Amino acid sequence: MSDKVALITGATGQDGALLAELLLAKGYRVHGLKRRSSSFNTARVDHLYRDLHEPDVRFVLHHGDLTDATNLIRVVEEVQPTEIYNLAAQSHVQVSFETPEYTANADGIGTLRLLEAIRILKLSERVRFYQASTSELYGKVQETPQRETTPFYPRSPYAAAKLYAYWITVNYREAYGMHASNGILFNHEGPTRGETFVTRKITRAVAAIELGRQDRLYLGNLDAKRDWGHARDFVEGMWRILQQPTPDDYVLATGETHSIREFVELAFSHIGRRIAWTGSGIEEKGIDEATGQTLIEVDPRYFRPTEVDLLLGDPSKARKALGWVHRTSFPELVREMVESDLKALTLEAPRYGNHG
Ligand code: NDP
Ligand code: GDR
Repeated sequence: MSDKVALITGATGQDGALLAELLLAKGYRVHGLKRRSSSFNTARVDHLYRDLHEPDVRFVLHHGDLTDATNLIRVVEEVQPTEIYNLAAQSHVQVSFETPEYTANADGIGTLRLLEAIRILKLSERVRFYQASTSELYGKVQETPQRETTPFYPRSPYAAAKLYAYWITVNYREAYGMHASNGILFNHEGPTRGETFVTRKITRAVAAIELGRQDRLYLGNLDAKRDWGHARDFVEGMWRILQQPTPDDYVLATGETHSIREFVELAFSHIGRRIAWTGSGIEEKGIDEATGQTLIEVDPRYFRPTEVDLLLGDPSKARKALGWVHRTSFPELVREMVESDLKALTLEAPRYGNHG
């Protein structure tokens, strides 16, 4: 049994749950922060939960919020972690245009609150700190592929908040000698990806169309390009970053980029549908080549006021320094997500919602 104790903020999110699983398998004690919610928000970690009355429980959730400094101090003091992974965030770029102040508070100042909790509790020498930084920092293309030295140019309230979090992490490292590192992660997905991110929105729609539950899929910008990897591979990179003797900042990416359009085509190919594109701009449609049925329409509601057109990362520093490699190919990722949604939707009662 390891004497390592991890605190994961955002433990109920896609990455937090996968990281908790990984650290538990490595023998860590894992504490997670979860928000109070009027509906259940622990679906991704329910399989890790054990009754607290059982002996040797190694996974514990604590109520908390990055907008509340007092509770962060209390939880950090109680848990006495050796590693903190700050994954909690309002993580949806489009939503950040609608809730810019909250996003700045949770994603930007929230990171400061956590770093201050470490400092106030005099844990700077004991704790290693990981900050979930993002390829969204690169925003408007300055250089391709993007690496650790590429200048930042944030294009959303989300990215601007994360820019503050990135630099405050660097500053606490330099000012107080903290073992504090940034992982600059490019998009990573998987079957438990939030349903309003474009990959999962597409794979759920493919499954729903196949099962006759939905007629068509409405999307925004089809030509944006992303460097998409598998979240399972990326959380391992987070852990490796904190195992280094000295703190530093690393890009984690696959080194490949694909458009939303390519993702759509590949996802639909798994249910035997070939997409032909007709029209242009907001009139563009994706048609089933065999039947002529319209499967995809453009809805300008999903356009962003400022877009990030092209993300392509260069992970060579992480490969060399951390020995980190991305294992899952793009076609494997898409297949796994479509198959998982087909299985899940077959079991699930129909439900209706606003898919962002
Ligand atoms: P998710 O949106 O799946 O998870 C975010 C987590 O943060 C959830 O547990 C959420 O709680 C929690 N959360 C949100 N606001 C607060 C708050 N104010 N206080 C406490 N907890 C909060 O994100 P991912 O798992 O995909 O991403 C993890 C981190 O990595 C995020 O910081 C994201 O910005 C960043 N990132 C993600 C990338 C990706 O491609 N996935 C790429 C680069 C960076 P609840 O479950 O209740 O909503
Ligand atoms: P992103 O992910 O903004 O890259 O942020 P998202 O999947 O939301 O968008 C990717 C691209 O797809 C385009 N798009 C659509 N997006 C959504 N959500 N819904 C649509 O209908 C749609 N149609 C087209 C978008 O315009 C965009 O270009 C994710 C988050 O996980 C962040 O937290 C993280 O920091 C970055 O990845 C790296």
